[in-house]
Amino acid sequence: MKIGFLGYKGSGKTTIFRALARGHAAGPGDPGRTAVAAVPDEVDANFRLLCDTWQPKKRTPLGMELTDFPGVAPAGDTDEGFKLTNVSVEIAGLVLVIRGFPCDQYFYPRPKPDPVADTRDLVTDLVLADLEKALRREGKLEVSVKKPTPKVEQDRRELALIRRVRTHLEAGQPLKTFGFLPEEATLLRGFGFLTAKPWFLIVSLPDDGNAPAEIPGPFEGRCDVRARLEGELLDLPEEERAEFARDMGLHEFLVPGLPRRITDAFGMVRFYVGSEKEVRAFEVEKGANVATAAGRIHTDFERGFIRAEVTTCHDLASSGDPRGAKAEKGWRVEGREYRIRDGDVLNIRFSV
Ligand SMILES: Nc1nc2c(ncn2[C@@H]2O[C@H](COP(=O)(O)OP(=O)(O)OP(=O)(O)O)[C@@H](O)[C@H]2O)c(=O)[nH]1
Ligand SMILES: [Mg+2]
Repeated sequence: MKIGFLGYKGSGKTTIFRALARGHAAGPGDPGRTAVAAVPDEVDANFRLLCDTWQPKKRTPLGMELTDFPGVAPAGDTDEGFKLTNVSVEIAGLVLVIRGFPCDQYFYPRPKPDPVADTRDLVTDLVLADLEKALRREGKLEVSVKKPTPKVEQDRRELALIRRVRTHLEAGQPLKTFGFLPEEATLLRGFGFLTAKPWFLIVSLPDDGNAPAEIPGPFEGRCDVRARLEGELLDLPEEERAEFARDMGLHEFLVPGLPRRITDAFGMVRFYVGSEKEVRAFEVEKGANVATAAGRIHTDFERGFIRAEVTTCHDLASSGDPRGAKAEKGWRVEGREYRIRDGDVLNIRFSV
């Protein structure tokens, strides 16, 4: 899944990105630059369980592709910032990073951290970016519906829809509250509207601090992290880490678990395939059937789907006989309508 980090300048995006992407980032993530990293979820408990069971030669945990965008300029900033309309369409979900630490290196409209106000402003900026896109499209469509092209009927339908979208945005509402019909969602997919994507809020906390309990907003998930502190501690050799963490009052590292929390919040479930050769993790939208999931492994698996043998990571690990596990009772046979559950292990039967 492709995930983008967005927030105001100096809100702590790159600090979180680096802590997450340790060793996997391509690009330095300097201010004003975009950096990308393919981050494998190495702490996935089910994945580890399967690796312990199968002891495979190759291990392929679930990967997230993270993009660390430059900072958005807050109101009153005279320097230009990143333009939100430039987020690429392929970014499936957004991590919104909000400053919770004191800092005087940047222009901040409110010098003291104020996560509630910053969040409210950022949501407004996201709505305005979508409004700009909608207005641009509406303008183009108003011209094209006057021409007798073969697409004119489709353009008319799109224009009617985009006008409703625009009205919704003008009322200050993100598109995730619009309630699109499936065909409308398909029509609009190419726009990559930011307020239609899932959002995960991260308040970047000072080394010793807290964030407000309640931050109102239409988020799919939230987690506050002491990202700078965790990043520094994660760079230490493992045997020193625990002691320093205790000294700093850090009871739990939250950064390594972020990929799981974020993809959970974005409505994805994980499933696995494995053998002594390779254990591999995949993800698919919650509610997807097993044939769709099979397509994530290989398009032929979906095209030629016959049936799936299914068990769970837990049952497989506790069967005590990984090599002969398929003969064990734990595996059952499911047809294409079976809905994937988080932690399922699949063996796909197919024919093309
Ligand atoms: N005290 C404290 N400072 C932090 C923390 N996280 C980041 N900073 C500092 O805040 C400044 C900005 O952090 P970055 O992570 O680069 O912020 P950014 O959002 O990527 O900034 P831009 O890309 O320029 O928009 C740096 O000087 C960091 O050292 C934190 O958790 N605590
Ligand atoms: Mg940055």
